Amino acid sequence: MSARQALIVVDVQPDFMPGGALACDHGDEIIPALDRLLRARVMAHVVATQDWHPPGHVSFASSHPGQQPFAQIDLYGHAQTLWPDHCVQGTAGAALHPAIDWAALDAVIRKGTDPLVDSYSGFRENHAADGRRPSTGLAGWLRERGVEEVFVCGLAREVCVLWTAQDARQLGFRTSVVWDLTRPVTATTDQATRQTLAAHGIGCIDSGELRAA
Ligand code: VGL
Ligand code: ZN
Repeated sequence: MSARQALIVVDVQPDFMPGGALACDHGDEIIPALDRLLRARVMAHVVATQDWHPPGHVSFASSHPGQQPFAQIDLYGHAQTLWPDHCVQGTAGAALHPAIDWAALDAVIRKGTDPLVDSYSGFRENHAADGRRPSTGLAGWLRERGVEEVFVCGLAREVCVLWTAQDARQLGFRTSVVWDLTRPVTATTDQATRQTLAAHGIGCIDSGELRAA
């Protein structure tokens, strides 16, 4: 275990599980191995992100009359996918998943709390009306603890995990995605996501490699 490494667990919440409001196919399959990884205390620093939207959030199709879930609109000059209502603050579907032992967790970053801005990355929100991408404070939290390398897992593979990993890399952290502890939410291919990771200098590992390290 290195004091310079952190695990970032992205959006492991019931609404992203099969049967949930914004289900990732086979999303529940990551739970046993993620639970084992957390219990094994292999990472010196563990942070989880929690998608945490107010009712009527701008990313919900229901907030845009005439629009359907998974449609794309222009929002402040950038593409915004419209989602089913999900991870509404205080609901059971927005909780950190109850089947996981979160005792090893050092911090939780809640994101998507601004009613008018979505947030896929755990590091910074999507583009706001003024063109900025407001920080969540996660990079500072990691840096002040001396973290230099992050391992990103959770849901969804090609949305919040990918955006979080891309920002981590761009902000100067050595970054890997723990592939077997992720699942996609859309019909994207594994090959496309893996290519994007490689193109951004992001590693791709198996959770077994973490436990063996
Ligand atoms: C996510 C879509 C909307 C995710 C969150 O966790 O990947 N995707 N909100
Ligand atoms: Zn969301």
